[in-house]
Amino acid sequence: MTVPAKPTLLTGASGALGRVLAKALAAQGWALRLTDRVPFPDKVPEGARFTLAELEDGPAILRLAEGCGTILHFGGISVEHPFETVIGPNIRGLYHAYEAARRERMRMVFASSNHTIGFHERNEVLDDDCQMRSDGYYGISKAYGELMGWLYWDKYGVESVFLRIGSCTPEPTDDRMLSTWLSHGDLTRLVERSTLAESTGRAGCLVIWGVSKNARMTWWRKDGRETIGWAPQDSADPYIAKLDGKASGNPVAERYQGGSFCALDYSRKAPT
Ligand code: 15L
Repeated sequence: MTVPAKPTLLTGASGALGRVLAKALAAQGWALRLTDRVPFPDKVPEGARFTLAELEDGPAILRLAEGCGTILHFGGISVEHPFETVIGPNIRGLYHAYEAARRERMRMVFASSNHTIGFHERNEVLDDDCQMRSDGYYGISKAYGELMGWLYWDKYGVESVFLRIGSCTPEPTDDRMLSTWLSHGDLTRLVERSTLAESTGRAGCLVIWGVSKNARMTWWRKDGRETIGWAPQDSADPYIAKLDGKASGNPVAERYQGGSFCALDYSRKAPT
C-alpha cells in the first residue's frame, strides 16, 4: 500500500467529509495531523493526531503544517451563510492554509464545490475552464479559493488540486443527486490520487469534478482526472427508480445546477 512520504494535514477533520477521510486514510497507514475548531467526535484513529485550532489562527496552522507534504483543506463553512460568517474561516482561513502550503512546500488539495458554478443552468455542459457563476457567499468563497490557488502556483510554485465536489453523502437522497452524487469511496480515492500523484502537471493547478459515475451527470465534462489517475467507480444509478422526480418544486432550484442554494434569497424575477 502506498502512503505519502510525509505526514498529511487535514483541516475540517471533525466535519462530515473530514471524518470519512480521517478514518479511511488512517486505515491505510497514512500519518495524519487532524485539526478542526470543534473536537473530533470519534476515537482519533491510530497514526493520527488531533489538534483543536481555528483556521483564522495563522500561527497555529503554520505550526500544525510543519514537516507535512500535503494539506487536505476541508475546513471552513460548508453551506450558505451570511457574508460576515463566511469571510473569517473561508477567506482569512484559506489564506493561512495557503501560507502554510507555501512555507512547507506542500501540495494543496482543496475541497472546492459545485457551488462555484451553481448558476449555470442544468442544460449546460461545463468544462473545467468554464466561467465561475457562484450561487452565494459560500460558493464565491470556494471560487476565491481556486483563484488563490492559481496565485500561489504562479507566484510560489504551490501545486493545487481543486475538488469541485457535487453532493458527497452516504447515499443520494433526491433527484438532483442522481446527477451530483459522489460516494464516500470515490471521494477517498480522489483524495488519495490527488495526494499521491507525482505532479499536478504543467499547469500546476487541476480542477476535478467530484462526482461518481452517474448516468445522469451530463453537466460536467473535461477536467484534470487523467493527470492524477483517478476515475470514479461508484454510481447513483441504482437509486434512479427510488429518486426519479423527487424534486424540490422550486423553479429556481430546479433550473440551475446549484439547486436550492440558487433559490436562497432569490429576488430576481423568477425564470419562466
Ligand atoms: C456543497 O458544497 C455543500 O457542502 C453540501 O452541503 C451540499 O449542499 C452540496 O454542496 C450539494 O450541492 O449538494
